[in-house]
Amino acid sequence: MSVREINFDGLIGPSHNYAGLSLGNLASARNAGAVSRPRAAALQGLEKMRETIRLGLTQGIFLPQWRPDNAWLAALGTNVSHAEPHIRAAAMSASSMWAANAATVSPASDTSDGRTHLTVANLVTMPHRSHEWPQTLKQLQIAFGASDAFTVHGPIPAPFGDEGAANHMRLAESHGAPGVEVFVYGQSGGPFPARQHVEASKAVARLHRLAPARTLFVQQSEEAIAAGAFHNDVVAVANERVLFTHEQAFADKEAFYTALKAALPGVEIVEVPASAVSLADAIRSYLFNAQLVTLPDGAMALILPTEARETPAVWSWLERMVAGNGPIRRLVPVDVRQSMANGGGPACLRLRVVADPADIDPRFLLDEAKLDRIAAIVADYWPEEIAPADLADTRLIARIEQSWLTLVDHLQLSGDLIP
Ligand code: SUG
Repeated sequence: MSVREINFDGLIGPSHNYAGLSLGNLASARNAGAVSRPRAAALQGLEKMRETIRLGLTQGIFLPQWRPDNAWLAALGTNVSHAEPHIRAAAMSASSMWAANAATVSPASDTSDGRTHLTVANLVTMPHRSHEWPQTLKQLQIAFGASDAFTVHGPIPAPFGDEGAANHMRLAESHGAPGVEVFVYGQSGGPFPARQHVEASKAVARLHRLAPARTLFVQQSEEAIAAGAFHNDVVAVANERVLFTHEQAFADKEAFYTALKAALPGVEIVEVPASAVSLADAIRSYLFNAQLVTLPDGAMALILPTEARETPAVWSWLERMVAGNGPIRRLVPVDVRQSMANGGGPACLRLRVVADPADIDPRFLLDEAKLDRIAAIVADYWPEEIAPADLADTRLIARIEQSWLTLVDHLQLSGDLIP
């Protein structure tokens, strides 16, 4: 095999629910208290994975986490029956589905030791996400642990917030060529927290042994965070030599574009002006939370949420774009509405790793037959609906646990993952 980009999607777990836990994430707040549909959610995610396989791309998977997180509850001196409702909801969250927040990845061609480095994200800003990293780290160590092609790092210490690849963009002439890595951090976000701290970004860059001349630290604009862009990947996405971005994504875009052009002269910046698509429309439609991918024939496609098609300003801008001569030639809408209702679009659901699939534990790689088998388990076991008040129901909890055990057993990961 050979080095290529692999998208690892987080499978949406059986406890998927709408508890409104993420301050600054407008969709999560809007849907707080709504009834979720975990089975439909996971099937939507699996169909997205099928779509990328059919586009000719290599697809991987990360498993949901064990929920409730009893170890975390025990460390807080409680358990799922006695915890206060907001703590219980945090312990039950299926938020690890958003694999873009699992880790930051620097491919071997960017690092001075020729290894691919991954740093698990600490996600310290949001309580419900702050306890994801131990189980994420375990999966990363298994998936990328068998080969000396990879180094997997533990989390950056608190209080420096790190939300992983959602605030990291890599640009390069091609996936396998040396790249420019862009770390986007927040300093202030109006009423909302800035989740990615520059100290964490700099630490990741050092740990990954990146060349300073090919590493940029760029501040996200305060107005973007205040408008609901709680991660950079809600307002910008990059692939190979293309940066697709909203005009108001960065605090000082001129300085950023100048530095980027100096580091990668072939870069092509596709900027969407606020006059065509407002920040509010960009965030509502998740236009930029798209997967910008290179197809086997070399053309680029944008895998974007169906919500983008329903937002007139966004869709007409996109249609003009693909009709023109730009590098993005194809639009592929996907239905991930259950995840979108918690602020997670197509790009949130995946972590990109440029590597040789032969170096990766095959239990984390997918083909359509395996997708079918996983979908059958989801259809048989995942709860159909969860209302927030159900989270304390012992029968629901037992069902969630059984769903997870069945999946993990099927993928032959029981011995490695059962806590
Ligand atoms: O961290 N939503 C996630 C969405 C993450 C999206 N990821 C990227 N942009 N890459 C978050 O805010 C909602 C959970 C709840 O409200 O129950 C939540 O955690």
